[in-house]
Amino acid sequence: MSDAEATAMEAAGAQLMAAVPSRTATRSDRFEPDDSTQTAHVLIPQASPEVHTLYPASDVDWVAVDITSTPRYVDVGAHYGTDVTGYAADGRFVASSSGGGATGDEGDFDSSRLVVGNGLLHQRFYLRVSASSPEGVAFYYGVQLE
Ligand SMILES: [Ca+2]
Repeated sequence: MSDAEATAMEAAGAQLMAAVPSRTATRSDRFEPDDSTQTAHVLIPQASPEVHTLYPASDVDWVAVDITSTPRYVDVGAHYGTDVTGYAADGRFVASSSGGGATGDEGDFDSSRLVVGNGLLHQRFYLRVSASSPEGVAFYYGVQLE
């Protein structure tokens, strides 16, 4: 990653985190139901950060991204531990925030940024978001498609 790319990623991350409340969440969000790929909320490119909740704490959210150009950057951030895993439209694992998992030119996780590569161009891409932290509380996270 170049210095310019690193600076852009830091700025995007700061913008995202500024939008995400650090308090615990007490209600579900307007994107529900989104507990499966069939009901995944489709992200709009270059919009403001979207703020979702994982409520209750066991909630699982799916977010979809249409890959119209590459590389495509998806930033995910929260003040609590979060597991984020990317899948291709056919269900293939692409990358995970906890275990890396870059597979060729399909995708990679770098800090809180998922980079979607050429292998998924013109496909729908899915992110699965859930809580990883042991706190057992519901919380907010932000997601942004650049
Ligand atoms: Ca959900």
